[in-house]
This record gives sequence, C-alpha cells and structure tokens, in this order.
Amino acid sequence: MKKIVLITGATSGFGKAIARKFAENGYDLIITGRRKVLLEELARELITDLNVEILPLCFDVRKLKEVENAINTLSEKWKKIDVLVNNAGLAVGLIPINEGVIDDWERMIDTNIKGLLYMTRMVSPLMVSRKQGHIINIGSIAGREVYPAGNVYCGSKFAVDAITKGTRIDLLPHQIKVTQIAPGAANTEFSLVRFKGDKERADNVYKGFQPLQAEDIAEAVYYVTTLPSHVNINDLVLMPTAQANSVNFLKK
Ligand code: NDP
Ligand code: 8X3
Repeated sequence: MKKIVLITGATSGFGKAIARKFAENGYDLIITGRRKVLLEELARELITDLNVEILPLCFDVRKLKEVENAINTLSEKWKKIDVLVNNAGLAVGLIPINEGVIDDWERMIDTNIKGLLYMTRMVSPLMVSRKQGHIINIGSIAGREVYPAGNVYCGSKFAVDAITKGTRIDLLPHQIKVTQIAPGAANTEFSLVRFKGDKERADNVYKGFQPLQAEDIAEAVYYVTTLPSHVNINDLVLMPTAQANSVNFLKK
C-alpha cells in the first residue's frame, strides 16, 4: 500500500516542491492551502505527470473548525497519514517592535504557531493509533537567531523550535518521529508576502547571492523520511552557502 503525506501550504514555495518530491517517490498526497485554484492546478499536474492519488483540501490553518472538519471528514484510507509536513507559514512586515502592526503579529502567531498546533493536535492521534508516523515542522534560521525588526516572526519560529522538541518528547512512547527543518533564505513567495506585494523590495532580498531553492528544502524533507526506523533526524539547519547566519551574507 502506498504511503500518505499531508503537506500544509502546498500552493507555492516549499510546500509545492515538497508535494512534487513525495509524488515522484510514489506517495499519495493530501495537499492543503487557502488558494483553491492553485491547489487544484497542482493536483491535476501531479496526477497527470506521476499517476498518484491526490486529495486537495482547501482550508485556513488558523481556523480550528476548518482544520477539525478537514481531518475528521477524511475517509479511512486518507486517515492513514504517514508523514505530516507542517509547512504553512508566513512573515508579515519587517518593522521595529515599537511601530509594529498588531494585525501582522496576529497573522504570524495564528498561522505559524496556532495553525501548526491545530494540525498536530488533529493528525497526531491518527498516528498514535497506528504507532507510526513522522511529523516534520518547518522552522527557520529565524527560530535560532533574532535579527533586527524580526521580533514577532522570529518569536513564532522560536516557538516552532520549542513545540517541535515538546512534540518529540510527548510522542516518544508512541514511536512517532518528529523532525524540524530550519532553512535560511530561500526565494519563494515568502518575501512578497512579507512585504505585502512589493515585488521590488521582495526581489531585493535575494540580490547578490544564491539563495536556497524550494527544491533544496524538498530534498531535505524527503531525505529525513528515508532513514531506517531506528534513525531520526531531530533537527536540520539548511542554509545557502552564501549565508552564515541570520545577518551575515556574502553578497556580490
Ligand atoms: P510561500 O509564501 O511561498 O508559501 C507559504 C505557503 O503557506 C503557501 O502555500 C500558503 O498558501 C500557505 N499558507 C500561508 N498562510 C496559510 C494559512 N493561514 N492557511 C493555510 N495555508 C497557509 O513561502 P515559503 O514556501 O517560503 O514558506 C513555507 C514555510 O517555510 C513557512 O513556514 C516559512 O515561514 C518557512 N521558511 C521560509 C523561508 C524562506 O526564506 N522562504 C526560510 C525559512 C523558513 P495559501 O496562501 O494558498 O494559503
Ligand atoms: C525565513 C528566513 O531569515 O528571512 O524564515 O527570516 S528569514
């Protein structure tokens, strides 16, 4: 029987590349996100190219009722989730704390922390009942080192780090693997979202150096699922060679 991976935030960036990588390796996929058209487009693409089964589920991870409904109404086949990739997330704004926009803070906290928690709360019991599964949380270098004006986004990713460690402890008796992948700068829709559609500012983030590509993260996520059952990667920090930490870049 084919394995099943559930990927949140599969409409662009890492999530989309992760979906393709698992589909290429024979998994059936549950892909999620808010943009229905993009989800369905990806589903069609992967079904045609790779002959896999795809279940696109359009919902907002910030809304507990939507998350509950999505998971509770899965058929028995789709409830057998082998891998959950908690990827959906965003930064909104890059502003000193004293000028911060409360709505931006709430979007980040609700998506990056509470959304990840809601997904984990709903999917982990399914894994516990089967005594198998792997939860992969997408953290960030921003969850290791705070940078100027990163305040709440960094805080949300530090929370992902702590929640990942806590999840690993709590799921230890049930033999569920828990991994955090923490990337540095990668050229996706991330900066476009952070700067609220300002493309010039977004493009500027990646000028003068080679950032990570979404496919690099997909490789890492898939790799950690290929190890023998007695081996788990707890934590993987994945950086562009031209980025030493949150603030030091080698730019041409
Ligand atoms: P993208 O903006 O390209 O993708 C983000 C994805 O998250 C989209 O598919 C989006 O789908 C989904 N998403 C956002 N909010 C919600 C929501 N409320 N409900 C459901 N889905 C949501 O960015 P990335 O691929 O770069 O980001 C993926 C993850 O990686 C994030 O957690 C980010 O913090 C993290 N990260 C990114 C880095 C980077 O430099 N790019 C580096 C380190 C970590 P939709 O809009 O359709 O809902
Ligand atoms: C995204 C990477 O450094 O822009 O998490 O915050 S960073």
